[in-house]
Amino acid sequence: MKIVLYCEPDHATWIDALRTALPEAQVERWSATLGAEADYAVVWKPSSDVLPGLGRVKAIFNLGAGVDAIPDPDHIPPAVPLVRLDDAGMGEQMVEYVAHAALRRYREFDAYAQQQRERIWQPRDRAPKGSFIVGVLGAGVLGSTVAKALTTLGFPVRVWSRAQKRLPDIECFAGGDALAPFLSRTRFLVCLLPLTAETRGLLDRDKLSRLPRGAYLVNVARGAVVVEQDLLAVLDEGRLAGAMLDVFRDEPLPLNHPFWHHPRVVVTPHVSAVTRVQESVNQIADKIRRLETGQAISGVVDRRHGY
Ligand code: NDP
Ligand code: OXD
Repeated sequence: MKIVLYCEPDHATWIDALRTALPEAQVERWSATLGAEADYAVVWKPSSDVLPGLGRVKAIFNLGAGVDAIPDPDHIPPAVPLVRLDDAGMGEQMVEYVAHAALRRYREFDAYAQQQRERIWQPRDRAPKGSFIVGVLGAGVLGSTVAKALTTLGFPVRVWSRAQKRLPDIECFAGGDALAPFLSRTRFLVCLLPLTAETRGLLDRDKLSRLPRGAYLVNVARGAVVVEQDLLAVLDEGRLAGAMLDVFRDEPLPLNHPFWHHPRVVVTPHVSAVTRVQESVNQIADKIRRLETGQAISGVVDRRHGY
């Protein structure tokens, strides 16, 4: 079995791990020649010449949960599954990141930090927990993991997805018409939507203005789901109290971007859930073995919807 890997500049680490997990396979760094002969391809942000040359692959594995960096997925024959990572250690990391943001906001740690700088000893009134409604956009692998974890912290949690879900202790909203009522009571909004033709620019001024005044945004999905100028406008107008942003339309975030020094924006460099080599390779190896023995696998991207 021949596997080609395209992941620059980290190819060596991934090739070693894949060779260890699949000793029966021949694993090589992608080249046009090797790509044409490969049975499987494992890719991250492939350049535009990689996919069209994979003449006979049985599946393409994406080294991430989001497949928005796959150029022209239409080049992949419909019978070849494009497979994304299914959690692979990212759910736990997302929970850590979002729980931190939620507790920091709910318990007003930023306000206490400011009071400390001003040497003010002043306990603040605490809002009832039931009023701190957490809304998670996306109830897939990561969104539902985060939503469940936040219920265990005692927050009322709601999710929004394309298809209707049933999740214990979570209020589930689905479809375009349900977005406005979903947003209208969400005080802490977490974005865990994939970037697709439908979600690009979804969080614009209109949607952000539907949140209650003083709401807070966490974006851990993709920067382009949010219209950044609109986010800055609603922050500056005081409609939105703040935002914790891990992802941006342009990454790395340009040095002159206003988010860097905005007093109510926290910036992190796309680290909310990093791709873990061992978990990811174990998952891919398991799926390749299943495919080789004619079994079904999870994580196959629905090309009509783009995620
Ligand atoms: P999933 O595909 O499992 O979940 C996506 C969710 O979004 C689903 O619930 C889906 O609804 C919902 N959704 C998609 N499109 C729409 C739409 N138009 N309207 C309503 N709901 C929609 O993805 P994951 O949970 O695994 O990952 C989510 C995203 O997180 C990734 O695509 C990636 O961009 C990002 N990510 C970011 C990382 C980081 O480090 N910052 C790390 C990992 C992922 P339905 O369930 O009905 O299909
Ligand atoms: C992913 C990411 O999509 O790391 O997995 O952003």
